[in-house]
Amino acid sequence: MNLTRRRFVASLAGGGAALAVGGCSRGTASEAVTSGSTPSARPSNPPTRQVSSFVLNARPATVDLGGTVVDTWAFGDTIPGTPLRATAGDRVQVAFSNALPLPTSVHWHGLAIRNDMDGVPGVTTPETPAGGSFAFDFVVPDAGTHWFHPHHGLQMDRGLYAPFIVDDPDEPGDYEAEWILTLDDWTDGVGPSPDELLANLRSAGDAGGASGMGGMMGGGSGGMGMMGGDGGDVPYPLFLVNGRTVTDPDTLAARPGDRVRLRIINAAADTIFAVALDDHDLTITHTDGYPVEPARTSSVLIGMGERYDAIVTLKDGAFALVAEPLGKEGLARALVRTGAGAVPPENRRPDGLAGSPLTVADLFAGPGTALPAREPDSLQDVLLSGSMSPYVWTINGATYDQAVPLTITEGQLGRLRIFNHSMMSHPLHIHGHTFQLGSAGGKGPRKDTVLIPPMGGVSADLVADNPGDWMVHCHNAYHAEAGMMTRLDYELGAR
Ligand SMILES: [Cu+2]
Repeated sequence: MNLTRRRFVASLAGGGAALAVGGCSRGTASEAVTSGSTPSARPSNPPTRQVSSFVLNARPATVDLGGTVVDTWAFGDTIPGTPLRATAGDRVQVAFSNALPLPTSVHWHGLAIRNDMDGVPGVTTPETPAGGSFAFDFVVPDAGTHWFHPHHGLQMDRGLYAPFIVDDPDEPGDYEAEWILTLDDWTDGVGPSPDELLANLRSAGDAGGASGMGGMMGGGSGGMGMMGGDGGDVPYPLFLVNGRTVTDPDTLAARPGDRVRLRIINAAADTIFAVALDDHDLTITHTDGYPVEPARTSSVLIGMGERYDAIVTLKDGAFALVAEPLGKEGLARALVRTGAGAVPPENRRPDGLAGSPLTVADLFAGPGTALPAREPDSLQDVLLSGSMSPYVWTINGATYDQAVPLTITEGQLGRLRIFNHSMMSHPLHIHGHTFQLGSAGGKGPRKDTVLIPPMGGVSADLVADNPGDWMVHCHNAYHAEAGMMTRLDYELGAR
């Protein structure tokens, strides 16, 4: 980071206010602030840490999605890729190689790691060229359900995604089994490619929307008609849970009475899901890795990039665990089997999906996860807007190439006032940090990705404890490509 290119000296309030950084998170937050004088100072190799080493390869792959075989790009031979797993505080080394025909990158979504390992070409980490390799080396500070994907155009709308689970050594783990459920919307090798879809959205937008979009939207009510709900911009032919279609789903076995921890990841590019397990309630325990006050619900709404963990006590039989795409035709599911019983019909829709799903607005921060309750040192607005015609999505009125980055001074508590001035939801993701939502009377959960409903808004407080330039963007891959990205750039604090 180079101070001389800082165009935006903080005109923000405060400056140098002392901050109880140690209270903001477990792990290495205090180390990051005290560990040195360079802005990318989150440590990679403290001498006492356990090292977890992994090999990761991105490559073309032929994958069976459950009766539908596709040629796509994947991390290895499966979709999702093999989960990586470490313990909070571990030093993680990933030997990454790129066997794709194009450059790629790996972003570790939800891991608040050192800036130069964040995997955003042109901002934090060099891209990995075709045939090239990159040695990732970072400390994972925070436990939780996280994941990784390229930060490279629309590549994440292929099969390039996988879970990254970070265990909390202090958590009792009061459950008999743990299942990761990764949700996706799928077109590659079945419908148009992601790049064709974006080109179609752009040409339809340039043409004025309605005629072109009518085709795009699969006979819907015309281009603009899709806005106003959460149906996204793309109608996908398939939806997946753990890489399987509804016709041949992943089957998860346990015993009646077992308590199971679900780790649900929405890896889709353009689809919000409501998730329910037939004939069961879910108790939500975490979102984006952070504990929340346990909340019982019959279904939960999950935006792109978000994660929710839940505990469920299983009944006896065979049950559909359904992910229903909002505003789109089709569904995805896994099967939960604890005993005898017929497989539920493919189109079985759990009764739990009939009501309103739990959202982030219903949740409170769990014990020990709240940021200090005080006035922020700085206040900035984040306005989400855009249009289908032309197909352009913006933050604070600008596409990424024109963006004036947000800024913050190291050590301060910053507040973002996020407003959605459009008629569709946007999952806003901030790299390198978690923020605390001002919902629930200022006691909202800690998150790194938050779904902002149409014409809605939230405030999000974050501690500037991880210097660098960080992406702030919509996790709808098509919106991000159409401009809905900016950055949070650090000013150095007093040293
Ligand atoms: Cu968006």
